[in-house]
Parts: sequence; C-alpha cells; structure tokens
Amino acid sequence: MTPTPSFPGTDDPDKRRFLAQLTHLDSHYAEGGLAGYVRNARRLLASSAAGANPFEGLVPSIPTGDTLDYASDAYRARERDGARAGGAAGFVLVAGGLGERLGYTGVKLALPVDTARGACFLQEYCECILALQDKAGQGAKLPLAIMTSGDTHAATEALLKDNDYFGMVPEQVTLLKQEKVACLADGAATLALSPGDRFTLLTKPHGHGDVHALMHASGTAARWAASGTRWLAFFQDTNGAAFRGLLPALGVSAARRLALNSVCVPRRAGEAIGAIATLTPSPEAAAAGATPVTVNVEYNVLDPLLKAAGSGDVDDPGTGYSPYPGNINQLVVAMDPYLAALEATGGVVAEFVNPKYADATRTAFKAPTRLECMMQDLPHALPPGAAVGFTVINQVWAAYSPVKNSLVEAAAKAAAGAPTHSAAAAEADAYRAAGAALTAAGVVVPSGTAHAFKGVPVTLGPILSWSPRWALTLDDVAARFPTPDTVKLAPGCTLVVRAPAGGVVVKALDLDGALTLDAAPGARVSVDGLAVRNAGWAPIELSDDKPAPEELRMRGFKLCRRGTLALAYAARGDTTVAGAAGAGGNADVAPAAVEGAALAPA
Ligand code: UGB
Repeated sequence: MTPTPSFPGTDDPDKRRFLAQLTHLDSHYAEGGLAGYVRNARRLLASSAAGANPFEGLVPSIPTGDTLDYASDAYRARERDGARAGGAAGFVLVAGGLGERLGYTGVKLALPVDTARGACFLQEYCECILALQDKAGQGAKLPLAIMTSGDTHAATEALLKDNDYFGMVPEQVTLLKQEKVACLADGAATLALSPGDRFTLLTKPHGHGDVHALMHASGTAARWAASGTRWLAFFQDTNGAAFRGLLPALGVSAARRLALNSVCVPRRAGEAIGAIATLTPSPEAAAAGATPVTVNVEYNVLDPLLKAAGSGDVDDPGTGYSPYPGNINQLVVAMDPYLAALEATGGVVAEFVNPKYADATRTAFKAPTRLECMMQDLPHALPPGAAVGFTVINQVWAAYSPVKNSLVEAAAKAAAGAPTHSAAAAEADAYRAAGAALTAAGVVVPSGTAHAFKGVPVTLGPILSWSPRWALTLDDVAARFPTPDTVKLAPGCTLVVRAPAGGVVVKALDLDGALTLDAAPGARVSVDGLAVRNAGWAPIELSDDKPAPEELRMRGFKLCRRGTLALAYAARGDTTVAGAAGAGGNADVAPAAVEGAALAPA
C-alpha cells in the first residue's frame, strides 16, 4: 500500500471502511486469508520475474479422446447414454464475468439466444435441465449451481425471481457468489490502492476457477452427492449450444468411466480458446514425482510451450485445424473423484499471475495485476491416475457458438478470418443446429442464405427454434416429427415451438411463411395437414439512424415479422390442427383445428 500518513483520530470512518474491506478479503481467500494471498503472490511473481517456464520439465503431446460428428449414429448413441446419465447429474454454470469484450450493460445470462423465440440463456439452460429431469421422471429434481460475482449477483438473482426460476423450484438453484481479490501494484506484491481513494484496495475478479472452492466451502458438492448426484456438468454463460456437447460427453464419461471429460471443438491456431494437451514429465521431473496429466493449456501460453517442443501453435495443413483439440470449458466430472479433489485441495486450483511489466527490471507493472485461476485446471487436483479424456464435437457450430464480442470487434475478427463469437453468429448457428437435427429426423431442410450484417457474415437458413423441454435430443426431435416425408419447409420459412414434451406433434405441415405454436401444459396439439402461406419473417440489417434495443444492436440485424400464423393452445386436451392458413393469418385454419385455443394475433 502507498504509505500515505493518516494520523490517530483523523479519517476514522474511512479507516473503519478500510478495515472492513481487509477483513472481508481476508475471510474470502481460501488459502490462508490475505496473508496467504500475499505469500502466494510473492512466490508466483518471483518466478514470473525470473522468466520461469511453468511447463518446465513437461513435454506436450497430442492427447487421445473421443471424436463425434454432430447427428451421426455414434453421436446419437452417446447423446442417448448422456441423457440417461443426466438423470443423476448436477449442473454448474459460471456466470461471474462481466463480458467486457461484449460491452453489454446487463448480465449476459439475460441475453436472448435467438430473437425468434426470445428465450434468454438462463431460460435455455434451465429448460435443458428440466428436459433431462422430465426424462428421469420419478420426481427427480436436478440441481443447478450458478457462480455469480459482485458484478452479476443481484441481476442474476432478479432474473430468476422475476421468471419463477424458469420452471425450476427455487430449492433446485444455488447461487454461489465469488469475491474479487486484491490487486498487486508491483513485483513485491504490494497491494494496490484504488485510484482516488486511499482507504480502498483495488480489487479484480479471481477467475472462473473459484467455482471449485465455492462448491466445497458452501457444502454444495457434498449436499448434491448425498442426494444422489453422480456427475457434475460445468458450463459457461453464453453458449446456447452447450447441451449438444455436454450430453454426448456425459455419455462418453459414463461409458469410459472418466473422472473428467472436457468438451472440445476443432480449434484454429491462435484462436482465443485453450487447447487440451497431454503433458508428460521429462525423466528428471518424473524421478522427482511428476506424473503425466491431460489438461487445458490456455491460449496465451500455448504457442511458447509448443515452440519449445519444436512446433508452435500452428494448424495442420491437412485439416486446417490445430492438432490440439479446442477447450470450450464445459467439463463433465464424476462426483467421487471431484469430492476427493475438493477434500485434498479445498477446491483451490492452480493460480497464476500475468503481469505486464513496465521495463526490463520486471518489478514495476504497467497496471496492477492479480492472481487468477481457471476451472479447467481441475485435472491437476484430481487423484493420481484419474482417467481424464475429452470429447470433440467436429461441427463447431453445433456445440460452440458463444456470445463474447461486440459487433465492431466481431467484424474485425471476421475480416481477419477468425470466428466472430458474436450474437449474430450464435443466433445463426442455433437455427443451423436445429435444421441439422430436423435433417437427421428425415425432414428436407432448405439451405440458408448468406448475409453480412455490419461486416459480420452469417448464413441464415430456415428460422427454426423450439423449447429444449419440447425437444432436447435428436431422438426427441425425431419423435416430434414422426412422419418427416409429410413435412415441407420452404426456403426462408420460420417455425417456432414453445411447448412441454409431448405438447405438440408435427405430422403433416406445408410451411411457406412463419408459424408459431404455443402449447400450455396439458394441451396436446397434433399438426396434421396444415398449410401455411404468409409473408413470413425476414432478417434485415439495422439502420444506423433508428434506435434499437441493445440486444438487437449487438447482432446488427432484426427479424422483420411480415406475416405469421400464430397458434396458441391454453386448454387441456387434444387438438388437431389442419387446413390452409393464408396471408390473412388464422382465418382459413379449420375451426375444429383451433377448438379450445387462445389465438395470439398474427
Ligand atoms: N467467469 C466467472 O464466472 N468469473 C470470472 O472471474 C471470470 C469469468 P470468458 P476466457 O470457451 O470460450 C475461457 O472471459 O476466460 C465466467 C477458457 O479459459 O468468456 O477468456 C464468465 O462469466 C478458455 O480456455 O472466457 O476463456 C464466463 O461464463 C476457453 O475455453 C466464463 O467464466 C474459453 O473460455 C468464461 O469467461 C471459451
């Protein structure tokens, strides 16, 4: 701390405030309070200043694991196994990050996955979990823990409460709030003061690795284990495709009895996602007790590690991808080894420090830094010999399409040939994956059209979006479209379904335009001989001079709803929807078809 004098009897309220902050920071650092934090910081800063290689004595090699093509028979089988194992799973969502690259003013969990159905990320995740719970039956209640931070806690809690926990019961959901850690002003681990307030330490997030210490300290992991949870599925805040990776990975974990399984996608060299590598100790390191570990190597340290081993972070010319699978930070972990790791380490996973040095002395920093930790470093804490694997989903769009970058940043990434990780791409990928699931069910799905919105290229095909609770897996989709030969989709059509499992079955449909189907619990709707003709929904680029909500501005386009047949069924019981609905909306649909229905305006 900067030694600014403050004499006895002066600034007492400020001193009390300062002490309260110190006490708070002291009680929230699992490894020895504030003194332990400074000790760890000095050790890590000393080795950083000495230029020590954290991978010293470790030789990287390409690991072996499972690789699946989305919607292949093998994928489908693993997904089926995963849905079964999912009945004994608990879900852990890390959502403490502010998302500075995105520049959104709210919490990212409140953003819509797509603008056709409008469900936010938290709703989507809750509904995926509820879909697994529906399959498990027998009154199962699958638990969800959400790690928040001071930046996201209140808004996340309000999002849940305002939406009745998206169908979950409040007892199913545990909020774990991570605390920030003190910033370090220099190589001696001097604690940094807030600019303009000498009675407040500057603090910053400690990273998503906090989740393990919180799962331990709060007793959440032990409580879940006692109530039958056998698997934990960790995932991040804005990947609407998360469960298309988690479910087959759960299946792989169950079949191979893996302690830890990372969901991966093919990774391009230089991409800002970590890579899974096997790190084998040199003979000297092995003699000193080191054992091989398969673990994520973060993107900022991968290139030097691979260069030291002779290659560098480069793509394989044959595949166009790095030979090291890309970590998307979705982990399936078996409960027993997880509890053992928490018991042994208190859930504190490897910390690191990444100072930007001001000069060659490597003691002064350009800006204060802090210790950080990452949840994917868990393999280091697992019992020796624990089986660690990975599951690659070959089609990136099916399993990984996060919303991380602002529109401007996304356009720059696109210009550089990199994935944009933008709201526009995530929305387009969601429709594409739904289309692929329909194709797998036997429906002919027309191809999409290429667009560029504010410099971000996306291909938008039919706009297809449904609640995960209606259809989560490929088997579910096939069951909802039991006669695919009699389902006809015109290019650019829109189909949106909001319904519980079994609420709607689509048997015979000729869709040229937009159709939305809403079924309340208890309604059973059969679409059997319905023809829809209307102007449909068209994606149009946002105009710079018209105001638009932030959620739309970040994607650069909106869906212009020119014509819709909107059918909503609130009543219990069976309804068959047939007939022809023209541009005028619902008028031509056979009256029997809409009996008991509350029709929304077109
Ligand atoms: N998060 C927290 O909950 N708390 C924190 O203190 C920080 C973050 P970023 P990052 O799959 O795309 C990770 O910032 O850290 C949450 C992996 O390390 O979006 O750059 C936050 O809310 C990387 O290996 O990602 O990179 C969000 O849900 C790669 O897998 C999550 O942590 C990459 O994600 C990730 O935070 C990726």
